[in-house]
Amino acid sequence: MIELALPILKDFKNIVLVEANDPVAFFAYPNKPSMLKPDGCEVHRMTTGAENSVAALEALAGALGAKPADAQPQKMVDIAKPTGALTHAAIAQAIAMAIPENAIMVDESVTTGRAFFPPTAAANPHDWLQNMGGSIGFSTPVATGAAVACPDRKVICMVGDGSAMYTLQSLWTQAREGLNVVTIVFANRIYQILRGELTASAPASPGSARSTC
Ligand SMILES: Cc1ncc(C[n+]2csc(CCOP(=O)(O)OP(=O)(O)O)c2C)c(N)n1
Repeated sequence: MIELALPILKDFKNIVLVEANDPVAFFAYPNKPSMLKPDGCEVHRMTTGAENSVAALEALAGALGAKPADAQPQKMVDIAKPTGALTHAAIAQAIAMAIPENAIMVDESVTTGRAFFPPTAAANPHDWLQNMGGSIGFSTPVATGAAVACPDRKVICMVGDGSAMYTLQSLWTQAREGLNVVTIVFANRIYQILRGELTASAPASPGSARSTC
């Protein structure tokens, strides 16, 4: 989200890209920049997807004199069980608590999951598979593939109800193959993200036709 990205990047003087492209806004919004880096920030493209990023990062660490002891591993904390209303924050906390060691998390939670990263960063070690946006329905097939590839790991698929509707067949495949996938569907019964994009691109109050999505 551009409102979150701009303040995070505003003080950056240098951005080192590892197998990545310049950070840009997903959509073109009226009166908002498309480039997320601040003026004067330099971008250094270290590697493309076809190059050896591990070797490049090791060389960079060597050039900077960085040692493994300088790395600050994420501290594990006891995550309390959420109480009270079923808010997005409570869902994030419940998921953080439930992640088993070495789980594969597949994230298409869309607007429900905006705040999942802070609490889950303190959870048991896990991998997180996320799309870069612009698609819909990726998560249940990806969870299926992850479970086939890693049968000894728990796969947790977090998906909005709108996104889940696009590739529901994967649930049948998961059941037929007996795959180790737990699917959590966030049933807000709306394409909530479209409401947000509408407000961001045309803040004037939407007409009734535009409000029905
Ligand atoms: C084929 C296609 N159609 C539409 C979109 C736009 N789009 C992205 S996410 C989304 C809705 C997501 O709804 P849901 O999964 O319920 O999550 P919510 O927004 O409610 O959090 C839509 C329509 C898209 N990316 N691709």
